[in-house]
Amino acid sequence: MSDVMLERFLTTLGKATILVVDDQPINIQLIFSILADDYHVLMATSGQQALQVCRDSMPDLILMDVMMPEMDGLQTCQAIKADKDIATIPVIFVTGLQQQENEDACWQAGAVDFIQKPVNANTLLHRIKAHLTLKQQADFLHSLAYIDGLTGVFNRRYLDNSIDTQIAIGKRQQKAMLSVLILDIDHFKLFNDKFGHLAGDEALRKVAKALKTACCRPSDLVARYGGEEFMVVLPNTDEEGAAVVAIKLLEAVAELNIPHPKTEYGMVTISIGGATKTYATAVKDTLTTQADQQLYLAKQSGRNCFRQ
Ligand code: GH3
Ligand code: MG
Ligand code: MG
Ligand code: MG
Repeated sequence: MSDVMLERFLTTLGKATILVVDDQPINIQLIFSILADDYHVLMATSGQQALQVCRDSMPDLILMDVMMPEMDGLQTCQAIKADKDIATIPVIFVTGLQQQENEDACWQAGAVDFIQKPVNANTLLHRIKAHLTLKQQADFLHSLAYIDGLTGVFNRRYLDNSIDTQIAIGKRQQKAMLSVLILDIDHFKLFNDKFGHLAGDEALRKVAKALKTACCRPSDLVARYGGEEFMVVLPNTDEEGAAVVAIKLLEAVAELNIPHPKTEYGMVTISIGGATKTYATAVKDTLTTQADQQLYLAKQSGRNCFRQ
């Protein structure tokens, strides 16, 4: 595992959040007292409320009572598993029911485990820990499919999905603007020729990290687009805003001060092309083509600059 991957994995291992669902507040209180030292605990006293908490707060795991008025635990679990945004949250049933068929119903509803009431504190804590570890490993493997192995930023697959999703969500606020920037390292072939491919890889990693640090909004997205090309997606950003970010990115890469004697500036620089559209008119391919054309112009105008 690369350092970047390990770092990403470890940041997911903070205090986990557990949702406790039970129609009887006294049962929630009991479980809360067992979990409170090790976990953030959220509570819900009905199935409907549990679904809402899942969508709002995305807990890491759910402890679910079976017998509840209106929507019971089995129905709630089925509803969670049917909603793709929250379906991966593991559900452990906590129940006083004894018969085998009740247990079967829990498995069929999509539970990962089953704990008998009255709850044994030690058993509960160990089961939770085991399932959280499994969930974190699964999440990590899933994230690998969307992360570029060399630089640790998102890969092309994630980028493509993300722009489509952005455009679909943004259509509701017609007038808002979406900007994209395409960045290409200047004379990178010459850099490899002079210093070798390993040094080239190291420079790519440093540039990626600088780009990520320079993008300040959490919604901004940095992805590796191709070999030594990156794309930055800027939701709700007009042309003026995109220009501000682009200048920051140019500066961030220049400030790395990676020597490159074969260029005009004596160090590694990038060129940037930008495109901006309203969400109403945005189409992924058009944005990309336009940004690409502007990148070409930036290269023509002496590199280490931005065109839009
Ligand atoms: P320009 O300023 O016009 O962009 O010149 P350039 O040499 O950067 O452009 P070109 O697209 O011709 O070459 C890109 C080079 O980037 C080719 C290859 O040597 C290098 N490159 C692409 N991907 C990688 C990579 O993963 N690692 C390394 N070390 N080099 C890469
Ligand atoms: Mg109950
Ligand atoms: Mg290139
Ligand atoms: Mg290049």
